[in-house]
Amino acid sequence: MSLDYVKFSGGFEKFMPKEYRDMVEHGPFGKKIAVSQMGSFKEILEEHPMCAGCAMTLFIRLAIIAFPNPEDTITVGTAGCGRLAISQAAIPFVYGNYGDQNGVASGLSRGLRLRFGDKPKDVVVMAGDGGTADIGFQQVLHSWFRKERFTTIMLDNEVYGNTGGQESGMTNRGAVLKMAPLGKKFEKMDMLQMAKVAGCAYVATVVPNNPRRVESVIKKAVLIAREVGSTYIQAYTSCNIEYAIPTDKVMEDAKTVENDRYQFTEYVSDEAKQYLTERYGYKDYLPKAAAPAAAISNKA
Ligand SMILES: Cc1ncc(C[n+]2csc(CCOP(=O)(O)OP(=O)(O)O)c2C)c(N)n1
Ligand code: SF4
Repeated sequence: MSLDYVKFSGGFEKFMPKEYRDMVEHGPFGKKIAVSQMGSFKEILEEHPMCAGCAMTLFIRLAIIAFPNPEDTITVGTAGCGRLAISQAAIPFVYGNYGDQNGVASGLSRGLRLRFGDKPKDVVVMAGDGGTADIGFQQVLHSWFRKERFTTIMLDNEVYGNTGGQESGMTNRGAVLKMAPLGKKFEKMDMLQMAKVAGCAYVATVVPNNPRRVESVIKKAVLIAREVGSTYIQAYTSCNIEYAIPTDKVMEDAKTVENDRYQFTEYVSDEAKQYLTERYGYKDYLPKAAAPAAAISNKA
């Protein structure tokens, strides 16, 4: 796993499929590519079997573009819609039993550190809200308490989409779904607060209709997880099928939901702020200059 795995073996270029040559020559491996360049390079994730208009797919696509070193990244997934797309990407993908993803990622991340030492190999879990907050909850929480150094991304469509519409812990109170016809009786779980209490060094919420923000949170989360500790991103990725959102209204829905109950939030621990500043030159977390004394006395 490195840039070498996408290179051609000597003399084989002409025998490789056109798609593969395109990936080697015009893909993002070994380059710094931004989401603003979408459409001008070969993406790691292109074809997938997800529903037309699925916001989860757009989010996964953006997230993969934002990986700081895609050639040194392994994704981990579980049962649910997301893995149908993630497994089509041209980077390694590990698939465990439903809910096992954070246990698998813990072992993988530790093993990669033993094998490759200081050379960063990033592990990124992407799983549905059911896989993260329900079935995989215990493993997720314990990986955070242990400060395992990988990123967990919840693809929060607020339903079990892949199995036809059961409620999850992340479904909103009162929501009526095909297989929850009486309406959810409990509140949506506060996984953000749990992530902070469990010691995650970085916690953020995003929606996919702000690609630059998705890019920014993914990069920070992956970089912080390399050395500081667990990081968690919760992304609203609507299920247009189970919530009957017309395909042409998916982005409008994301905007409405963002304004209403999924505002952008970001928590960065002090250690993570220092690390991003010193190691990667982030300026956002430098102490703000004190207001000039004259300005203060004028106000008084
Ligand atoms: C151990 C186990 N139990 C149940 C299932 C069936 N199953 C597959 S996907 C899924 C629900 C997925 O919901 P979620 O994690 O929210 O992801 P989504 O499909 O909504 O993206 C279930 C219950 C399974 N594959 N394995
Ligand atoms: S069922 Fe929902 S979450 Fe799954 S692929 Fe279709 S729109 Fe996306």
